[in-house]
Amino acid sequence: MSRILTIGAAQLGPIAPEESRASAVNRMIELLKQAGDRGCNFVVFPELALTTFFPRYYEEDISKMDRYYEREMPGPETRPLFEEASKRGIGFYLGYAELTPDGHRYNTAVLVDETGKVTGKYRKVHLPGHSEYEGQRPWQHLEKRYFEPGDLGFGVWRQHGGIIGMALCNDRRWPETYRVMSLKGAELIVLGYNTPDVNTSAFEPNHLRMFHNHLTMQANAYMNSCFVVGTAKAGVEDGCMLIGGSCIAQPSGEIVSLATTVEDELITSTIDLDLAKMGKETVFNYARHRRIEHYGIIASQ
Ligand code: CDT
Repeated sequence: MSRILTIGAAQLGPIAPEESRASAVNRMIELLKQAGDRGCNFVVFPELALTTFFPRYYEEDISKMDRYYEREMPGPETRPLFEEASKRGIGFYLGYAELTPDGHRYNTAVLVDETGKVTGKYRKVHLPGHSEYEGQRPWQHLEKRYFEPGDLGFGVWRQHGGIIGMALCNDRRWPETYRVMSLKGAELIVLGYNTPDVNTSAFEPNHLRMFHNHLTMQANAYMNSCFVVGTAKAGVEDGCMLIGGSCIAQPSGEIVSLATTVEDELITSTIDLDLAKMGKETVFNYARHRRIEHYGIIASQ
């Protein structure tokens, strides 16, 4: 199987709270069509790609937020996306809010192959924000209220001729995220994000939001010798500005494709997964160079 892939990051502009699933799915189908025309084999959609970023709203009774969650994937409203992708032979990553049959809530992403089959699932491990209403914030970030920490760990999957891992948004700031997957051989790590351009927990100059967005993905692409694709939901969503900056970073740490808008926008790059081999066999040859006898504290506290 070819190790040369054309990858797309399908950035979405804002999704209004009242926007229907059908409308969001139609926007994604439009991006998939562009991806097909540009020869993409695999497309990465954002975190919570089907709805507005609802953790910005407080609701006492969590079940009142059920409309933002998916009970099945694909379900009736998302199936057209799966059908369009398989018609075009495109695999994808999709982030959504998951409500399980026994009532658990996760911030989830699925990996889908080129036939439309779900091949992998990831549930967000590093949930940012808080669980109770905080009046001093201009908007809330209640991921700890609406989701449980993921219980599936950081898996990797053999697909599209390579080894693919998944993460979600805040996970990209944690080196452990990438290192666990790269220890399992990950060559391509894909993630979606919703990142407000203001840090509401402490003062931070706004420009740092984009700097840290790229810094974390580029540095970890290099230090784990893998490609990283990060896809934003961007623009002003119900008064909250979300940064864009969707990008594809190669194992050198360089960005090879970068979004220029905060709207629906497809960026693409044709990548050779063999590029990930060089670092894995030399500077970051784990078997030869890691010194695990000194790393115990990382996993013990
Ligand atoms: N969705 C998500 O994880 N967003 C966070 C915002 C951090 S501020 C609470 C992020 O890391 O981008």
